[in-house]
Amino acid sequence: MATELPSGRVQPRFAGLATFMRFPRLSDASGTHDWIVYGIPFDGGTTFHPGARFGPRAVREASQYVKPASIELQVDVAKVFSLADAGDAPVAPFSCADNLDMVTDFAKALGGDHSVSLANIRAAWEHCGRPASGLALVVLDAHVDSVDRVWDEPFSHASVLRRAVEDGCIDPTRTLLIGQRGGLNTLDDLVFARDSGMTTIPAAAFHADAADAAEQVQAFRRRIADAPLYLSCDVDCADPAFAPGTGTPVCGGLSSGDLLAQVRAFAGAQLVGADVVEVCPARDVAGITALLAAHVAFECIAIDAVGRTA
Ligand SMILES: [Mn+2]
Repeated sequence: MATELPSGRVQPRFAGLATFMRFPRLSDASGTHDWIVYGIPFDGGTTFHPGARFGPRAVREASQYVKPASIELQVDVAKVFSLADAGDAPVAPFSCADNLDMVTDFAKALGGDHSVSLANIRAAWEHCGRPASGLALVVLDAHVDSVDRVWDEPFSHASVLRRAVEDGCIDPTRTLLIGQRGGLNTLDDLVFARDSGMTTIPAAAFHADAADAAEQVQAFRRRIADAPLYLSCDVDCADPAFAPGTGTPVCGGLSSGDLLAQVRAFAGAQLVGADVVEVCPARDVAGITALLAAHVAFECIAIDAVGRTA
């Protein structure tokens, strides 16, 4: 099923109310949809600079110039998919745990801080019929996001992966973390990811030998084969020079181009859900972080479109 997007020559890209990529609003669209984009304006799980609650609006605004036909993947997402923007999920601004219960039923999320991913991963897992082995997972992130508790809180943007493994909705042995770097509170923060069997390709691997790092990504891709896959992109995976508008920036990250290429590496995978999180517009410069997030969200839809047309 296709999506009718407004012509940029009839309604210019700088005109009209901003939905993601100018998709129809869900309330205006009929029938079933392949991808529904939601915002989750929540940043109550943030440990440093707050402000990601304004991320969805900024990403929608930046997405007005993201067009549906991909040069790299040679696919037009609007011709392949029925797409809609459902607006923003209900949120509980003061409670991370309550927020997770409110945000439960969507497919493609725009954060919000990274804590919202747990709700979206759970929802994707349930939509897949709760596979006992859990979903395969790719996380693009400067951080490992698997500490047990922060200020005694089990739910925050720093604990997503640990909670998702405990829930059984992801398979740590089919989980790939891309882009980790910089300092940790303690090296113990790496123990959970390592001991649970996650694969990591730190940012330094891309700087040392980008081709070899890309091959490691492809090896993971081959290993998960056709497993249902969830992709989570924390925009801080990109270097602060490319993505300054985020709450916990770490130097030494990927370029925008390298980040987008890692998403495209999963073209044709069985993608069952995705999110792009941690855009903090108040710290952004010329909207470049929101623009990158909008492009990543588009690439997630495009890699799935490749699979549907193959
Ligand atoms: Mn994160």
